[in-house]
Amino acid sequence: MTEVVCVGESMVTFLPSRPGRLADVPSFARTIGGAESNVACALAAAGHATAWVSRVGADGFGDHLVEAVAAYGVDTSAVRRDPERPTGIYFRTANDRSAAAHEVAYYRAGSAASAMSPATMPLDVLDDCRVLHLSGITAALSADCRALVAALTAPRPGRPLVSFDVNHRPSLWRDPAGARVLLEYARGADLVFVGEDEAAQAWDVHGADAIRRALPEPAAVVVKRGAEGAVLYTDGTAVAVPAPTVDVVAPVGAGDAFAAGVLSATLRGLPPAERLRHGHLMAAAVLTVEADVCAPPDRVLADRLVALGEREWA
Ligand code: KDG
Repeated sequence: MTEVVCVGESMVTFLPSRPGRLADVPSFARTIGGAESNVACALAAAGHATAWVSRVGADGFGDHLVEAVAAYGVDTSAVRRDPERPTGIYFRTANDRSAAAHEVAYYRAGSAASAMSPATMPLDVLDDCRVLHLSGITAALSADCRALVAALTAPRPGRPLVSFDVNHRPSLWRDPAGARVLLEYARGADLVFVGEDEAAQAWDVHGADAIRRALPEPAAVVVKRGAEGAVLYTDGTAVAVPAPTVDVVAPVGAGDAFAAGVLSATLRGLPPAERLRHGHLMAAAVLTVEADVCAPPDRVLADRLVALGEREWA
C-alpha cells in the first residue's frame, strides 16, 4: 500500500547562475520545486512508498517534472497532463548568499495545477494511503484548488491521516486576509506543520502555545521556530528539539524536508523527540544545497546521525 500521497503543484525551478537582481542574472540552471513534491521526493528517497498526485501541462516542462520526481522513486502514475494549460515555472534570485535574501518570481497563474479540484482529481487515489500530505500553497492557487483542500481536510469515512503544512506564501494571496482560511484547513488536519512567523502573519496568533490552543487536540502540531528548532505537541505533551547549526546555502525547501523527516519517523512509530530530530536532519541536508530538494541520508545513516544528535544538539 502507498504510505504517503502528496498533492500539490510542482514547478520547473530556475536557479540563478550568480546572485543579483532578477533583471541582472544572465542565465539560470533548471531544476524542480514544489512543496508537496519536495516532501514526496525526500520520503521516497528515505524508503517510503510515496505517490505525488498533481496536474502538469502536456509540455516539455511537464515531462521534466514527472521524470525528475519519478527519479527519486516517487509513483507519478496519477499525475494528469492538461493540454490546455501550461506547467508552472518559477525563478529564484539571491541578492547575496545569506539565508534571508532569496526572492522568487512565479509564472504559475492559470497553470495546469491551478485547475486541481474535487472534479479533476482522482479522489479514490488520494484516500488510498496511510498519510495524505497537503499544503496551504494549494489553497492559494485558485478557487478550484481551495475547494480541493477544503474537501480533503473535511471529515469523511475511511479518511487517511491528513498532514497539512501551512506554507503561507503571502505573494500568492491576492487578498492577504484570504490566508486566514488556512486556519480552518489546519483545524481539519491530523498533523499540522506551521512556522511561528506564519501563524503570526496569516492568523495573528503569536507564540507556540497560542498556536497549539488555536489547533486543539486530537491534532498533533509541529511549531517551527527557525534556528531555535521546533516543538511537537502531541498526546497532551510538548516536546522541543533545537535545530543543529548548519552553514546555510539556501533555505528554500528546508520546511518540506523537515516535514518529510517528521512524517518518516512518525510512520516508523518513533517517539516525538526522534520525529523532530529526523525532521531537523532532513532539513539540514536541503539547507546545504542550492536546490529546493535533495536526497536525504539513507535510513541507517539517518538513525546513526539522529542518535548522535541526541547527545550533541541538546
Ligand atoms: O517550500 C519550498 C517551495 O516553496 C518551493 O519548492 C516552491 O512550492 C513552491 C512554492 O510554491 O513556492
